[in-house]
Amino acid sequence: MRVQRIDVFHVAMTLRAPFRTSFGVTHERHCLLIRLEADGVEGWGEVVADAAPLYSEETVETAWHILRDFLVPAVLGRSFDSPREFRASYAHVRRHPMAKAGLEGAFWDAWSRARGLPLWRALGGTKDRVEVGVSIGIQEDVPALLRAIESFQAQGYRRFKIKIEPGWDVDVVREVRRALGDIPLMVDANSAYTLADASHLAQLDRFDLMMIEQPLAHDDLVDHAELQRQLRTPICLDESVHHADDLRKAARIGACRILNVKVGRVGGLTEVQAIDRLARQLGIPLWCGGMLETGIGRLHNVALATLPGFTLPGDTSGSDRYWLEDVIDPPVTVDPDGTIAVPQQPGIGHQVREDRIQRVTRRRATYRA
Ligand code: OSB
Ligand code: MG
Repeated sequence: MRVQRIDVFHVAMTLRAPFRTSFGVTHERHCLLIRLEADGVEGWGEVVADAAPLYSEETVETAWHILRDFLVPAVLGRSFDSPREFRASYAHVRRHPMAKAGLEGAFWDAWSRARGLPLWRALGGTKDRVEVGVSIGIQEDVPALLRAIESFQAQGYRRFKIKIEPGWDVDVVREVRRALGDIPLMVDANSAYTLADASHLAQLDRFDLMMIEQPLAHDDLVDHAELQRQLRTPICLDESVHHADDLRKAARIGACRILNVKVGRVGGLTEVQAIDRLARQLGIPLWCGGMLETGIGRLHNVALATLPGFTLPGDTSGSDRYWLEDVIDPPVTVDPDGTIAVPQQPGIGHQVREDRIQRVTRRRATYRA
């Protein structure tokens, strides 16, 4: 397929409720949406970088620059027979995984549409429903957290992830267990601790958590391995795994027993396929993480969560958990049994509403071959 045109939209969408983690609060979600046209077929992708470099070093501004000056020039006007070939054309560009993943995602969507295949089938997915969990930000107080969990429970969500940080951790988890019993529960620290906190974190062991996500530094594997030796609770990595080879190393030293996979963090869906294959060999369960995506990124997440190694509920919550009005029609919905039905239409499978995208667009660039 020959890439004829690429449009990049910098959008800002207001969240229904602010989302607070150990690294900051998000009220308005900035990201880039990418429309790619090849052989007259369009595809959509999402660059999940935020306005500020708090989760990782990328921002919408760095991604805008890397796309304009390096990635778009590498693919525009050229022909590619597969996503693998597409990705190889800019493999010389180091890092910037979110910028790459957004562009590769747009190509995957166009490529699968051109073949009349749903994206998840083109990827090699094996499920027509995915199990869904929800990530709940740091709240004002424990009663507010309990209310939030109970409302998601009533909507069917199958797993509850609580964001933690020093001062909002062991006591909060104890209260949740006391009030709500044996619900499927996990915590995510977003790198808020160090190895000096090992004995404090070990107090979580008595609460039978499914896992603790990224307790230590965003770029660490070695200390996580040391911490895992001191914890019964499985460690799940997020921030510190950027490709399949990081997972190989993490597994080799025992730095994690579970992996959160985000397509933006690992640089694209082709790398997700490699991680899926390796994780199955290693016996490491995977689940699909989230970055407060618009419907476009959300549908990519639903598709990748159908790969066979994704055996745990993901952070692919329904559109209504984030937005009053999503940029896709229909929105992504969670059924009362806590699953999302995977679209059967070609590509990402829902209609992209460019009129709605335009309403939230701050700037737009069009590149033509
Ligand atoms: O660490 O998983 C994370 C959101 C933004 C940045 C990092 C993370 C998250 C979430 C939210 O946990 C997941 C979602 O609902 O999209
Ligand atoms: Mg995380």
